[in-house]
Amino acid sequence: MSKVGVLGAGTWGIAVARILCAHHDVTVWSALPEEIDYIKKHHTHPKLKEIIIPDNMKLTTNLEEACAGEYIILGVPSVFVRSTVEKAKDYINDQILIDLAKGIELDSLYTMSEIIKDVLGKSTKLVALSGPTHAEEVARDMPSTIVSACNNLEVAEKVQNLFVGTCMRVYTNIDVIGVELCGALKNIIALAAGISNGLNFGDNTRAAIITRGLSEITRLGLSMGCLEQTFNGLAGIGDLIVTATSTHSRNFTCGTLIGQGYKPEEAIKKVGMVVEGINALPAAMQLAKRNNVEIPIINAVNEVINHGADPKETVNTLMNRDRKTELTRSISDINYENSIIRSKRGLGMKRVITYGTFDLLHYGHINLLKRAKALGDYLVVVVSTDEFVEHEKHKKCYFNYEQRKGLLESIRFVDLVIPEESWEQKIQDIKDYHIDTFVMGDDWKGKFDYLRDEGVEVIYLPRTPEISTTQIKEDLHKDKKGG
Ligand code: C2G
Repeated sequence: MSKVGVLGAGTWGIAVARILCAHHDVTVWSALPEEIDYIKKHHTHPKLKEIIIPDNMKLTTNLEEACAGEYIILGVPSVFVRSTVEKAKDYINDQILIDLAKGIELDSLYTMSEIIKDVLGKSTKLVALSGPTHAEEVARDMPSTIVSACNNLEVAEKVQNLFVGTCMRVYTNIDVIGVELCGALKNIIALAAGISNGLNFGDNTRAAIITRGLSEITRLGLSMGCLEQTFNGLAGIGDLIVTATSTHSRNFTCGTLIGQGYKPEEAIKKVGMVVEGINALPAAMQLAKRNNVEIPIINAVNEVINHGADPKETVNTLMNRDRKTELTRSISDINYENSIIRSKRGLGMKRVITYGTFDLLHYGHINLLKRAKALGDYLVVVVSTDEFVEHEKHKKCYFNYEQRKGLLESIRFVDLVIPEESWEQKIQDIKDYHIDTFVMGDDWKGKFDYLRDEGVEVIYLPRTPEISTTQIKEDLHKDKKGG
């Protein structure tokens, strides 16, 4: 049994509070006394009639009382997160904070966790709780899933445990920014799906919007150092499906009204609740610009909502853009770029490089590569091209470059394989790939010490003595003659 405070008695905050009441001591706070009074009197919520408020749910307008537990859940709309945390600041010390709000703050371009850290300080234990969860369905205990994201996995797991035995199955993730980006931007894609629905387009168009919309969000997230798995997970595609295909979704409903011809402000009024996708639009546009990422669907929604563009016209413009491929950069390029971004963000990604021919790949090579990777977090292997082997090493390989590259790329601790075309490229490689450590077998001892002037560590590891490519060839040759 834990003591949990829920700040915000909106539909989602109250839905989460209700399921936690089954096993925990829950106090819900609202800044609106009339909201608290209604819930106390009717044991339901004015905008969530399906919900039955359990007798053991405490309701208060006293913020200090609500912050007295080990957990504080922020269930206020994204635009009130900063002011609410500022109001609660004096009552927050080492509680675990759980944010439900989905959005990005204009100008600062902060996600909710970044706002909270901005107000409370970097050391706050913060979890983003986000996924495919309609309050209406959680209110009726329908089986649901959600992601608990925290850069400290243990904290994410503590929040995961809070929900054990409820209708909510929680998955953990460490990629807080990625989860929050999904939560904020999928609301805009849901607006687009609604507009398409309002124009009486069908499932084909909606599927296109969801698929290409996810691709936009993923591109933006990867440019910010997020994990690709996050976008293919519950907080990403999961939440996008549930938001872009359901009349429970305010964003989808608002988009539908706009597609039918209502002005955005009229549509918002008819929805009667906060439409987070509209709040997120300006920030999403700024974020994409800052990271130099193309977001055509989000941009089109922005044209319709904030610049009065005709919805049907906008769809035609989208459909007649330059032709594109679905193929994005290779995963190793993306992993590499992420490692660079993470290192620039000070997460200390250490990168190692090593060179070789790696013909007739054998366990001596593997021993070298495994030890090289163990010296850091990211291993770049530079494989001699066929021309380089022939003209510079005066050897002939049994496997050609592509075959040797493919073999190396299939080794789980090799992160990126690039060509070695000259003896002199090492200094440039070290610069291009932001290398921290240069590694070679000790048959090269002393040969590359000059690289230390480039600020890298130079390490020579003992060779595996009894095996070599030459040895293999000789033995096979002997067997053949003997055989
Ligand atoms: N290696 C090893 N034990 C072995 C054989 C090789 O540790 N029994 C190491 C080598 O010391 C080298 C790496 O595995 O660090 C690749 O070995 P080769 O393919 O033989 O590389 P080489 O032909 O030495 O080319 O610019 C540097 C060159 O490209 C290195």
